[in-house]
Amino acid sequence: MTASADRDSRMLTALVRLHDALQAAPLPLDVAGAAELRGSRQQLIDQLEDYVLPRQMTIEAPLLAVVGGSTGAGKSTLVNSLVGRRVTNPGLLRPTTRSAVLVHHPDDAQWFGQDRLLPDLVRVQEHSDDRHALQLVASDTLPPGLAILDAPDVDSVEEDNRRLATQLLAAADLWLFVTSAARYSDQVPWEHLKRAAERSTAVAIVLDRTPADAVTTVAAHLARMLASRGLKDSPLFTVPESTVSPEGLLDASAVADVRAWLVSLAEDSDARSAVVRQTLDGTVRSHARHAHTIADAVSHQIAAEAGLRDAATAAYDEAAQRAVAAATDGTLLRGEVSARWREFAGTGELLRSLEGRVGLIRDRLVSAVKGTGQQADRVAVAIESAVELMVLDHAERAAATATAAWQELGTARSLLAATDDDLARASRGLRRGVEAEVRAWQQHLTDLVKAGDADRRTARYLAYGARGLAVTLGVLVLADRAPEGATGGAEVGRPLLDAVFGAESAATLVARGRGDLERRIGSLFDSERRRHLGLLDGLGIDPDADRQVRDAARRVDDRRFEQSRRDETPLTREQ
Ligand SMILES: Nc1nc2c(ncn2[C@@H]2O[C@H](COP(=O)(O)OP(=O)(O)O)[C@@H](O)[C@H]2O)c(=O)[nH]1
Ligand SMILES: [Mg+2]
Repeated sequence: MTASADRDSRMLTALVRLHDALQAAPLPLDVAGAAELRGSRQQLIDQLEDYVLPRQMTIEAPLLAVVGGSTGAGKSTLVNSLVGRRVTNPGLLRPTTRSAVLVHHPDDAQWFGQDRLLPDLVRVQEHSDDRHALQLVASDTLPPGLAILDAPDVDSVEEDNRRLATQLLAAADLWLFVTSAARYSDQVPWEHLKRAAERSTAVAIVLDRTPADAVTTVAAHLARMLASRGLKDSPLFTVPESTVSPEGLLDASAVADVRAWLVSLAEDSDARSAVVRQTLDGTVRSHARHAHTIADAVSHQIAAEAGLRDAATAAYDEAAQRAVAAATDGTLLRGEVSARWREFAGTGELLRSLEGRVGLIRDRLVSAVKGTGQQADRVAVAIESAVELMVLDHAERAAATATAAWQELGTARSLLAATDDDLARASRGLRRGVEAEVRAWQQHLTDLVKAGDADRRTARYLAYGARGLAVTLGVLVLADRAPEGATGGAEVGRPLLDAVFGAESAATLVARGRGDLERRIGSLFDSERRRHLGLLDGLGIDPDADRQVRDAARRVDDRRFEQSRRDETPLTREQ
């Protein structure tokens, strides 16, 4: 490989990296200026795909001159006249939807295939009305090494046409910018030319359709405008107003200057390559600079995402903590639960009287608990709905708080608008989820009681009384961290549990039962939290994405520097 090919391939690698880094750095959040930056990011990616990457891959491909300019300036007529036959339709009927036409020498067909430049435009061989098509015309009236593309009007009344014109010009090695005496001071074309100048894009101007007596004055004025806008090196050609032939062609002599210049460019491979590299390098330089702007925007996205994440996490963490606390601080032992429990446990006098006389009273316990099986179930049902209401209440608050915080931050507006899930409310499936968890917890209590340290004599009792004991255990869990006097009568269950399991084991059971309930409530809030956090995960914001874009842009600049040194060092020899 020659040194130059080496440098080109290193540049290509750097550009591919930049493309991939940009691709991996979406700007989905509504950070200030994001809408515009999203557009520039997409434009960067598109232009890399449309032009920079294919061009860098095949520096030796023919020079592509894109003919652009304002409506009716004579672009299509100029293209036909340069080619020497009617290859593209001129016309006054506008706006017309028609695909762009690219004319090339038959030997150059390979350079303009589908996987080359402008890959999203479908190649067609015939005239087509599809704006997403690119009609390829082979013509041996053009020299090899030169292709000409007839673009839509840059000032078309149709936005899609204007956009296509911009896209095509961005894929050009050389702009052949056509204007007329009537049009040359219009604003839109100059906006395009300004961008070309900023990018050091190679531009040639054709002053078309200008009455013979006005040519000198208009050309002089136009030349001054070009010079003051950074385009003093752009060649300026004039095509005087004349009649067109029945096929719509100008006389060959009218376009002889432009044609001669293009042909000489095509035939001189150094001159051609200089034009190609000038435009390519200018575009690469501008892309690398813009990539830094995008990288900054990505940094803002990353920060915004972290802000949203923190806000949602804080809301759910707080709610989860409160719910876990409320589960065992006696709060739930009011109203229904307390009433059903008191029914079940009686006044508690019986149980209290058993204290310290465990061995003697087991049989009496048996009958006591056996007789209250239905009441035990009622306590269980009351507990279930109390826990359910409490968890739902905290989950509603978490969702509302998290969503309000997001609204206030403002960065998630589109995100919230795009989801059909009502994030300001708890999830629709939560009620069922809580129901299932509370039942599973109660089942766990029953299992704990059954597996508890009860001796053979109590086994029979347990067969009947497990429900009652489980409910007692449940009530004790709900009161485990209650301040004194706020236990809703739960304490009367303690001697029952102590009597059956012994005080130490009973304490362990309560601790386990509490741990299980807390875990279940915690996991319910985890899945609630995931609704908010899942949305953020789905955005695909990589916390390292800004650095990747910055690094890639820097590397492209390094490669440009390497290439410019080649240009400045006359001693560098290439084989
Ligand atoms: N008389 C005359 N008509 C022209 C000339 N150039 C273009 N036209 C006509 O002007 C109209 C618009 O030209 P066209 O090439 O389609 O312009 P475009 O919109 O820039 O592509 C057509 O009807 C052409 O025949 C010219 O130099 N002289
Ligand atoms: Mg046209």
